Parts: sequence; structure tokens; C-alpha cells
Amino acid sequence: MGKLDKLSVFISLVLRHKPDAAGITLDEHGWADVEELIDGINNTGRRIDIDVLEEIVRTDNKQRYSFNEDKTLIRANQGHSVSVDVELKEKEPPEFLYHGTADRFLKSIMTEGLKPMSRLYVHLSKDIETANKVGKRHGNPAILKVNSGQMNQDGIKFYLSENGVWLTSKVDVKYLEEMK
Ligand code: HQG
Repeated sequence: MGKLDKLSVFISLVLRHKPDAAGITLDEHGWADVEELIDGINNTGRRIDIDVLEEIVRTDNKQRYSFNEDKTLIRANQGHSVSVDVELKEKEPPEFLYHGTADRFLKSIMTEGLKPMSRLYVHLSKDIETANKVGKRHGNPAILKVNSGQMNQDGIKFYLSENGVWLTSKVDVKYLEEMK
């Protein structure tokens, strides 16, 4: 992993899960103060400045982070385990969405449904290819087809993050189909 990728993994940890790791706090909307974040990261022995941070945000392969307008604040677009409200936009989902997981989780998922586990929401992908990449992070990938259109008709809310990830609170087994 390159230097920027390593920094990005650490920034993800700080902005989604453990602001403490850089000695900072997030506000209720998930924003961190950019100067505090840079100082906090440097205090861990890592090296970063505003130019490097801007490059990481600009080049991130999943567009995980956003600055506010004057670039004094930064937050992760999705993926949080800490309880923040990133002002997600509620949106009507496509007919089907996909969830990539590991095959060893399937038995449990097909019994309990999809749960957010440590995160605030269940993460869903708009296509099979993306879901497959997400699944590979956990092991031998398996893909679930989610009947998001029916869920929406049944009054279940969906949100689309700034970086194109679909989020919902949970997915009941009746909306899930294993893809062979
Ligand atoms: C599984 C990445 C057993 C679920 C991606 C998943 C995504 C269950 C794991 C984002 C279960 C949680 C999120 C149940 C769910 N029984 N296992 N009832 N319900 N699970 O990492 O969706 O690269 O918290 O299938 O791109 O894998 O980090 O969620 O395998 O957008 O930026 O529990 O993270 O983005 O794993 O990934 P995660 P995820 P980044």
C-alpha cells in the first residue's frame, strides 16, 4: 500500500469510527475541523499537510470524503459506526440493489436478514460488480439481490450517500435472494 493509501485508511478510521485515534472530535453532522485533523494526524507520527489531504480527498477511489464549501471542515460520506447525522438524502431506490458479503455469513443473513452490524446502516450497491468487490473484503464473495423496489413500496426508507452508496436500516429476509 502506498503512503497516501495508508493515510487514507487512517483518515477513514478517524472520520468513521475512532476520532480519538487522532485526538479529535466530530460534530453532530460528522464534521471534523480540518486544521485539528491535520495536527492530530501529525501528532501520531504520520506526516500530512493540507495539500496531501486535498490530494487524498480528490483522488480517493470511492470518494469517501467531502469538504465543506470553504474547506475548513471534512467528513466521511458514509460508513460510520459513531452516531452522527451526515444529512443523508432520502431517495427512491432502483427496483433492485445488491449486497456483497462473504459466503460464510449467508446462513445467518438468510435467517436474520441484513443488519447494519457495527455501522449505522446496511450498505447496498447499485451493481453486481461493486457488490462483488465489497464481498471480497470479507472472504469468498457471495451476492444478494435486494428487492429494494418492494421495500420502498412497503414504506422502508432508502438514502443515497454523496458517493453513491445506498443505505437502509435493515433488510428483512423476504426481500433477499441469493444469486447463484
Ligand atoms: C454482514 C466499504 C451475519 C454483512 C464498502 C457484511 C461498503 C451479517 C458484514 C461499506 C448479517 C458487515 C460497508 C447477519 C449483515 N449475519 N452477517 N444477520 N447482516 N452481515 O464492513 O456492507 O471501502 O460493516 O454482509 O464499500 O461489507 O470501507 O459492511 O459482510 O460501502 O470505504 O456483516 O464499507 O467501504 O461488514 O461494507 P461491514 P459492508 P470502504
